[in-house]
Amino acid sequence: MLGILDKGQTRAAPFATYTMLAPRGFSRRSVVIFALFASFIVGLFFASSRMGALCEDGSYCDISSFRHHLSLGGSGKSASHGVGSTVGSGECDHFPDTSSVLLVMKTGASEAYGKLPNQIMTNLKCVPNYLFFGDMAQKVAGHTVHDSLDTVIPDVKRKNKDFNLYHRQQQCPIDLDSCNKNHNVGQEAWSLDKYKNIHMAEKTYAMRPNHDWYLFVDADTYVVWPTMMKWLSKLNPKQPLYIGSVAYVANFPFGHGGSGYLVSQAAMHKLFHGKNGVANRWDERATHECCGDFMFSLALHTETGVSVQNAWPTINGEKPHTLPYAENEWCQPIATMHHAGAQEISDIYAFEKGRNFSYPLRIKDLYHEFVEDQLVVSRNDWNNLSDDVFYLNKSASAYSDWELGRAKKGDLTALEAVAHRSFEDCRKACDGASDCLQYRFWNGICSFSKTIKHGNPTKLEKEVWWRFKSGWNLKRIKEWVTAHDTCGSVSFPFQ
Ligand SMILES: *[C@@H]1O[C@H](CO)[C@@H](O)[C@H](O)[C@H]1NC(C)=O
Ligand SMILES: *[C@@H]1O[C@H](CO)[C@@H](O)[C@H](O)[C@H]1NC(C)=O
Ligand SMILES: CC(=O)N[C@H]1CO[C@H](CO)[C@@H](O)[C@@H]1O
Repeated sequence: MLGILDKGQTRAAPFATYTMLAPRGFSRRSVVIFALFASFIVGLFFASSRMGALCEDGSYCDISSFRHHLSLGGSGKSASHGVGSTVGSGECDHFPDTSSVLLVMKTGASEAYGKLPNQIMTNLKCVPNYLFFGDMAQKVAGHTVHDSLDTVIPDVKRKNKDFNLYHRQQQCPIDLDSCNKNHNVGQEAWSLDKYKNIHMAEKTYAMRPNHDWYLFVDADTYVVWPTMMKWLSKLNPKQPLYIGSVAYVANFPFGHGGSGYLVSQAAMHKLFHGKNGVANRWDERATHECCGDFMFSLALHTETGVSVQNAWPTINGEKPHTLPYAENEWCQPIATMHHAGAQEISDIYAFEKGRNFSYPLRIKDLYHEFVEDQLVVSRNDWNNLSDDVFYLNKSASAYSDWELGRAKKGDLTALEAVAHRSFEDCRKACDGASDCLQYRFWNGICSFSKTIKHGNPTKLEKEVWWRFKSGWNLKRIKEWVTAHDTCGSVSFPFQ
């Protein structure tokens, strides 16, 4: 019976059955059966709404999770997928079974109301298992956000200005936006953020110890579930695995938090099982370090010997308009994106839904959907992120070491030698270099890109010298795309 609700994200589903039954002619027997059925449904809803009081977090407070909880005894393993999809075609019918994964989303109280409702209505709509962690206990649109920092050692919190925001939020008698208005909240939220990750993982394991995979992401991360689930089906959660897009702090590797990182059951077990206060061992150290994702890697490696494995570009820190579309990425499957605003998350989700959440989503699919039709000959006040080779005149301005380091050394062609003079000169030089797909002119620097990138609008500067202008060699880009558009079979990192 419960199976009728299937992934049951829409409470309307059973009523669809109800209205389908109603218009038919009934025998007395079927009227009795109908009445029994209807009262069962009403009873079920009543029970599920009463369950609300018992919910320990938002994701258990709906009927599908209630069902899930009942049928699985809270083990976190679901056998529900594909059962009883007899009720019409719902949005989640084509969605993959994600029940082996627990999504753990990190946010902060100052952004939670802005970001979480959009995630809940789109990317998380068909996902049964997720937890939200922030820097304050909150209810956002009825969903629980756990305070990841309530267990940080009191001494570390006291007289530590990293916790200014934390204390102010707790004392705020009205809405947080008003309390934070006269402070540099962005900076404060960043300073506080590094204390969260290990506590979050520890609390997650205490609450939900039985998932095969734990996927840690930020509130502006988009998870491509069809790709993610297909990939995970090829990996073994009984091995201690920690997988992400690798970044470094002082040569120490970690999975970049915004791109998202995966931790297997075995790795979580090794880190937390039968132990107390693991996170607290790192609270003091966090005061001297930059970032929580790095701290997690350090703790995991120190406690268990497990190191991060690099799954870039499948685990990715970019999004459609900032991704470089290049040889080594074009055909790759993509499982996460980062820095996705509410509109971008909504748009990518609509795209996925439109293709019935089909697998695989490759990086090139994002190009065709979002970027291809937007490329034009040139855009004013636009940075297309072209930064493979620079052409500049050293004596014309004060350039940074990074810029000077990218400047082409050695023999320049006649066109390259004058590329720094104007946008028009830059365009001619790019047209003359067979591997230049696009270019940017700014600050007396002409820069080429050998990959396709769309980029962002820039500030409208008063002085022409400081204004960005970007151009694309559309013909060459089209040729490149045609030459690369046929992909072989999908290959996942370490499958
Ligand atoms: C998605 O599935 C529906 C039915 O389940 C089908 O009618 C539609 O053509 C499919 N769309 C795509 C793009 O595959
Ligand atoms: C480089 O800049 C200097 C100083 O503005 C100028 O005198 C010189 O002509 C420039 N060289 C080229 C090749 O544009
Ligand atoms: C707006 C923006 O992203 N600007 C950056 C463009 O790229 C140059 C160098 O490649 C940076 O210095 C700008 O900050």
